[in-house]
Amino acid sequence: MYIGGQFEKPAGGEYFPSLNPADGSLVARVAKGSPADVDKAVSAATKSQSEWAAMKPLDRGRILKRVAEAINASATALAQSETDEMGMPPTMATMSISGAADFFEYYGGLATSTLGDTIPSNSDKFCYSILEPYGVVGVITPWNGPLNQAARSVAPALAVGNSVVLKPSEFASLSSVEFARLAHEAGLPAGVLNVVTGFGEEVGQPLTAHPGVRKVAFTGSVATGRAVGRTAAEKVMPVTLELGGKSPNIVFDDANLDAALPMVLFGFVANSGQICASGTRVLIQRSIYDQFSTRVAAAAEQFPIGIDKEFPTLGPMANRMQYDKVLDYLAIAREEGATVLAGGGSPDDADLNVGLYIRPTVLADVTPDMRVVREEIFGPVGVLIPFDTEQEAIQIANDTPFGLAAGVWTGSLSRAHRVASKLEAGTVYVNTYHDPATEAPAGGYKQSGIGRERGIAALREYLQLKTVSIKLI
Ligand code: TXE
Repeated sequence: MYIGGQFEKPAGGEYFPSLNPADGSLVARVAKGSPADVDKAVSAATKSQSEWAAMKPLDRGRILKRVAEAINASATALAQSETDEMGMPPTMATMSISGAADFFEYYGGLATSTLGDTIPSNSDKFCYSILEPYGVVGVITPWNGPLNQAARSVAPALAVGNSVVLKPSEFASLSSVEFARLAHEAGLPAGVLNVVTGFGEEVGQPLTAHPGVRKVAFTGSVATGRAVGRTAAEKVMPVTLELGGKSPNIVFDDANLDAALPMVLFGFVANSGQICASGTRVLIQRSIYDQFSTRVAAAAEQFPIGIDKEFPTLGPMANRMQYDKVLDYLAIAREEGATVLAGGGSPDDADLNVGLYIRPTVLADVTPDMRVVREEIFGPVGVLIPFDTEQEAIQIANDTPFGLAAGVWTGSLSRAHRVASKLEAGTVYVNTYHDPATEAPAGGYKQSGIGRERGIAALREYLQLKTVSIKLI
């Protein structure tokens, strides 16, 4: 763990194994945090926060930019630790780490931008607002893009003067701990960023409930997001929740299908489908359904599997729990009567069988009530759904409790705008997919979450508004 500017052993003296999903080997023994470790980290964060907040924003920003440089300088090693712990192929892991650095560069530049307003009021009054940090922010992250997801919340929180206690997923801890060390060496004062490793019940829950923590940013499952939200409600504490999805990717018959094909496939197989915004429901206009679904299935069968290949390629599922979950869903799909057009299980290749690999899978002949159509699988599995009209596509797309992202493939500008305006999703991609920008806010409609990450919008998530009203006596 990394607390108060140094490595710390866990208070309970216990460690747990982190296993490589590509071959089952032991990657590391990770410190098993406890509420005592959370206390220590919150106390270090509290001690450092007021001085950090009092620093000239320009200087705070400069430090964050140095953190960005430090991440980039160690990108290969950080990426390797993520490949080892959660199976993201190296090329993609390196891109993900470089994205983490981008968050620090971007929010470093925005550190001076937290402007308040002057507010017209009575003539004998001067009224203005200022934006202030909350204090100590808890950041709880999952395992599917470990450092990128951490940086997305940590960078804006720090930029505006909060200090942070970060709790990475128990399935991918290493890059976060190493990142805290790098950040400290790059000039981040001791205690401003602390990392407590361990499990949800023993670290995540006590961190959320801790009276010294004034805001939590959580990325993960809907069920755990609800639990975090309930604890936050008891404290009347704001939360940012970035939860699951079952995003639609709609292909109209006027689309450039050659451009659509690789991105539609990538939409649900990238990172082995372990991306909250995966485009797992592929809606295809009936006039091109037979032709396009055949092409999607063929491309899925040919998609390269293994972590040692050039991008894009499919790595193993990140952990045994996720692997078993996806296989369960594939059994459910068959029981429910779906047709498997491609994939449908683990590869036969003996080299890959030691790892937690699942072939890119395409399901057809599904109905709206099937579990594989409604629930987040979080694996390389796409369901194909035909539609006739634009109106029907929008109705099917919105028929989900989620609303994280959506894709629209069309040659018509008017249709693109029309459909984008009707989709219930925090992000709509047109003629592209999985194309997030550091500057563009992202987050969920409906059960996909509360609040926004990325962009200037995310800065506001880590600030509270104070009005000052001065009587001119
Ligand atoms: O997630 P959890 P898990 C989905 C995906 C996946 C499922 C389960 O469908 O199959 O969630 O994955 C911490 N209080 N997503 O179990 O439990 C936990 O230790 C506070 C979608 O890994 O949500 C980890 O650090 N924290 C998702 C983090 O929460 C708690 C990405 C996420 O774990 C806690 C990952 C508690 N009570 C999974 N219990 C996405 N939106 O990208 C656990 N945690």
